[in-house]
Amino acid sequence: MVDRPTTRRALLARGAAAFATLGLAGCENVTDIPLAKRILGGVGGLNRRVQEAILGQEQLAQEYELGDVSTSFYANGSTDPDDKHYKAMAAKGFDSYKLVVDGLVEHPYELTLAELRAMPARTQITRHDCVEGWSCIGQWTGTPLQGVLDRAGVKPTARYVVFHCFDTMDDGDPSGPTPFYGSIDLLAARHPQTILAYDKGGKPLEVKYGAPLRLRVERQLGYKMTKYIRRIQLMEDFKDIGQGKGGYWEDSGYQWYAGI
Ligand SMILES: Nc1nc2c(c(=O)[nH]1)N[C@H]1C(S)=C(S)[C@@H](COP(=O)(O)O)O[C@H]1N2
Ligand SMILES: [Mo]
Repeated sequence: MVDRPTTRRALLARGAAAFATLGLAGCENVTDIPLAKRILGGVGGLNRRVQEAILGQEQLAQEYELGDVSTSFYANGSTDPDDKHYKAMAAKGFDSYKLVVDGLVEHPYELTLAELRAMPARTQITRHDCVEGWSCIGQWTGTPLQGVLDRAGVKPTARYVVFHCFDTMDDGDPSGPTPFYGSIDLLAARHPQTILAYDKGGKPLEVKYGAPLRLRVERQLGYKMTKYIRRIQLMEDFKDIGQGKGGYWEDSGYQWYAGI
């Protein structure tokens, strides 16, 4: 039997050959270009089945050393939410921030940042791969999402974790700016490297990186890692949110499943 890393590398090499390195936006220590773009263009379903068969969704993403951390880390998408409530909170160090956990749970609840910081913490140095073709390595600290979900008691009918964010995207929609949101399934949510991160490089997240709380879901592409999380909603499906595809970027054409 072929060992898994070898198989994965072979798989990656084939994809990587097809894509040249794009402008790397200040990130150093860029290793190979991920298979980002293979996920696009309608092969998501097949890609997912192939990947799961070969790798298993439970596989850990590679973790790096402190010396591998990129000296500058590119910030992408929203970098400074316009929302008045958000701005007021940010001006006071997010003292009044409360994360809402609700939807298909036994006990909906709210968590302050201090309460999140008092929960079990995990620090991980991982590579962020954006679908646009850049990668940066960063150190993240946060609490595993699994613990936050367990405390709420996820109902058996729940299948997805939906993240509602403070930022909106001004994409010319006549009805006004579109709220940013994203979603993952419970398998990804319970992965040991899936954390609600509040620190980057050992310091509270800067606004541009998603303060006060952002998702890290290390086996997926950057667009799944929602920043500026205000509410976590457990749902049976996400068809009634936004355009119904499970996220702002998914509504704009990206695949819902963005495994790497
Ligand atoms: N709320 C929110 N989360 C978001 C985005 C966004 O625009 N808004 N952009 C996504 C994309 S495309 C990427 S690559 C990463 C960028 O994270 P970074 O700014 O920490 O590099 O955030 C993701 N999460
Ligand atoms: Mo991205």
